[in-house]
Amino acid sequence: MKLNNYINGSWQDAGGADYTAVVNPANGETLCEVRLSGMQDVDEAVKAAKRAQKEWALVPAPKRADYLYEIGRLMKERKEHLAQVLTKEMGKVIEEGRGEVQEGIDMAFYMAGEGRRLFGETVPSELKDKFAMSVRAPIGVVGLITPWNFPVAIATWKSFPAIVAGNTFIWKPATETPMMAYEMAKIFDEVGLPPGVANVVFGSGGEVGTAMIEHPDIRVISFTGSTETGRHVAELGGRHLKKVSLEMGGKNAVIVMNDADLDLAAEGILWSAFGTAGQRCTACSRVIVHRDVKKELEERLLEQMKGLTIGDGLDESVKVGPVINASALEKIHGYVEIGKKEGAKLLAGGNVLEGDSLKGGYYYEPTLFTDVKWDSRIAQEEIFGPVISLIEVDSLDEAIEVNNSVAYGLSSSIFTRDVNQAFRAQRDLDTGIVYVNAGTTGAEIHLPFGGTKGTGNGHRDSGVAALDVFTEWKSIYVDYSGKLQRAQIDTE
Ligand code: UN1
Repeated sequence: MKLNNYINGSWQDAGGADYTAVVNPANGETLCEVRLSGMQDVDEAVKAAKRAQKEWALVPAPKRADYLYEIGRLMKERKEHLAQVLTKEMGKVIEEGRGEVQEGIDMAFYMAGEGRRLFGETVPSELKDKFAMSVRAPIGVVGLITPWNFPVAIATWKSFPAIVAGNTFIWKPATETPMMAYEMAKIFDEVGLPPGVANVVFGSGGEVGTAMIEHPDIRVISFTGSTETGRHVAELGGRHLKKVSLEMGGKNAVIVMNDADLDLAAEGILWSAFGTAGQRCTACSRVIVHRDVKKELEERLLEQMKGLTIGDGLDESVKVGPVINASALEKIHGYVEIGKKEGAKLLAGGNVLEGDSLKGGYYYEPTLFTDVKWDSRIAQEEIFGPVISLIEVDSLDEAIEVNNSVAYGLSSSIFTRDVNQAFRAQRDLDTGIVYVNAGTTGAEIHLPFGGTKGTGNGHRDSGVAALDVFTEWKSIYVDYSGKLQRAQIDTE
């Protein structure tokens, strides 16, 4: 099976001759092939999107939203199928695959509701017989670049607000996970979105991504991926004066205070550290534990880790699936080696897993380090795999300082029963998302998603905040006095 681009409402073979294989990370099987597009394909998609956008912007927003209700309905109808495809191409366990599809369904219905809001402001004018208001105006053609770890949810965080606000889009999914984009393109087609409103172009970041960022008719780039690539996207986008919204890395921590429910904390840590095999921007990668409860927490973590079955995510009993590919395995193992050299104590895991039932797949053993120094590399750099580093502290102040010591600021969490500590923590933790008595993952779609420092550049996905990325504010003054009234000058 070969996947074609979806441009201007039709399936189009990319111009270039290069294909890449999509591989199931659970067993190494080739699932399909995808033709890598080039600049011409992007240009064709942008032309179609630009043509379509003029008309689309004039469709009343509640009518644009009707398409989203239909998209949500079809996604719901196909939830199981979509989750299966997702697990096959990305590897996350099927329960999480279903969860991710649900996240997309929620986003569809939530953004469809925005079709009847898209609130602006009406304010009094400082002059008599004058009316003042602001409205959200669509921007035009927008470019969406999405990662492999959430092949559908993140795309819905970006594409749904984009279209409800009257934009049209070009979406470049990650080369590792084009199948979900293909499934979504089929849905866009079936609900009858006007040709050119939704376009999917398969290809590499270097070719297709660059062509999108440099294209003069794409006004916004919304990107989720690594901080390294994001920096490049922002630099290139900046040169072309584009609005660039970035969601990048994380080095998220769970703080466990000495009054915490330790069973709950251990459960929260393991779920957020080893869910999606640690391949979430929100994954828990550090545990900052109060010295009084360190030993007990370690014991509980080790005990609960015994229950983590590893294997093909399609097997309902499996808790931890594979990582995305061989180079991810290599990177994760490289960090484990670094951790050992840095003097951290390896309590569990630390191996690439092989064996008959895991044949052909890319599996890494859930790994727990303790006695990790807060400023060591394994405590500072994003690993993007199932590895936790325990760091001991003496107080809440120290815990917050350690949490904030990294270059990223996506998600953080604190386990405590003390409401005063919880509130101080939510104020002082320098991250875009804070959890109290829960792990670092599990953001809901109706709040802003994003982070501080190296995680982003001030924009947010998801929630109403996403509309800020895909709209311009337009302030409108209507003078019905029949005479020239000069603001700030005429007072009568
Ligand atoms: C990501 O890791 O890039 O909060 C997205 C969560 C999910 C989304 C994660 N709802 O973990």
